Amino acid sequence: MTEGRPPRCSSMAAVGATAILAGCAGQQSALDPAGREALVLADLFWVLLCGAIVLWLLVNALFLYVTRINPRPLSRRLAETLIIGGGVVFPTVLLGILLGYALSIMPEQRAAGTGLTVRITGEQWWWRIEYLPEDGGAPVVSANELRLPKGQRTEIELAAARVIHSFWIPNLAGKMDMIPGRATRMALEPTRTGTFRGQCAEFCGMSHALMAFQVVVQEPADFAVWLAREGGPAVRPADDRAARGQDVFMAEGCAACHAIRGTPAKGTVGPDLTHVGGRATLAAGTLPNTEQAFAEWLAETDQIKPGVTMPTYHHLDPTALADLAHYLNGLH
Ligand code: HEC
Ligand SMILES: [Cu+2]
Repeated sequence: MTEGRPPRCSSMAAVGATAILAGCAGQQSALDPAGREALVLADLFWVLLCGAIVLWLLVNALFLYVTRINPRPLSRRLAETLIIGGGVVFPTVLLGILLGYALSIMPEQRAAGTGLTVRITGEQWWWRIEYLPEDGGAPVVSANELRLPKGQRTEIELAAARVIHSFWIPNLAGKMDMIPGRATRMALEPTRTGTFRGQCAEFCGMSHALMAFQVVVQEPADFAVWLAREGGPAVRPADDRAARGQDVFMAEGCAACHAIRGTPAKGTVGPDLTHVGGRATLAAGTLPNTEQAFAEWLAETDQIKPGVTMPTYHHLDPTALADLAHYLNGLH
């Protein structure tokens, strides 16, 4: 029985280690790599960590030796050898080797994509995503959820509308800044299917922390099917409530900022809503994609995302709001 007694050191250490290791796994972890770049970066991390631990042990062992085990003064010759060997030669050689290793993995990080190109623009505070087909056809416009084919190297063109953002999917690759007026790029090569999380990694204003996105890696065939559908028009309202919801959408001026392909809504200020119901999250990873959450978003926009450029529609009557939420949630 251990009840009532303080936890033992070893069990606390075990709990601590489990918590730390559990923190390494998951949807937003650079130490749970699912992409070519992330694999190389995770290796780099472990090599540096192991090196640091070995050095730390070595320095402490030396310290213990000269303070406890053999506290007599060293001979001048030994002291000089230690200072020159341990203080100059050893760090120079070791840092030289580490620099060589780190430089050797850089060309791979910069290699261009080979198939599809995706243009991603950092907006206030959401992600504009355009898939540019290889044959030069019209881009497939989407937002706030990136889909990628597994095993293919997708070129990612990065831009920013007004301020600097940083594009980061820890499980897939390192981060890259998105800078207004200047094109930056990277390539993503996922090695397994799954769902991951990206996050803006450069402070970009009040709701910076609420600027995330979902990344779905699919088998190439599934991805092709999804992309063809994403490029198509919105589904027609499935029932009377959805049809009324669409009327509210058109009457309230939402179309000035939002596009829903296949309807007169052609706005480009905000995210494309053609298939908004098919995304996993709402408002750049801020809410789950449910009818209830659509209604909350419309009624409390600036409370959910302070500083947002979309007006709040709390004046809508509850029925109109519910119909509108129902319509949007049905846009798969
Ligand atoms: C002045 C332009 C503007 C108007 C008008 C506007 N919106 Fe928005 N909307 C935005 C912007 C900008 C965002 C992105 C906000 C963010 O995530 O930071 C957004 C986000 C959204 C989202 C989340 C999209 C996603 O990808 O998750 C929905 C849904 C939405 N708006 C619906 C509406 C509806 C319905 C109306 C009309 C009742 C409306 N909006 C009116 C600009 C506008
Ligand atoms: Cu940002």
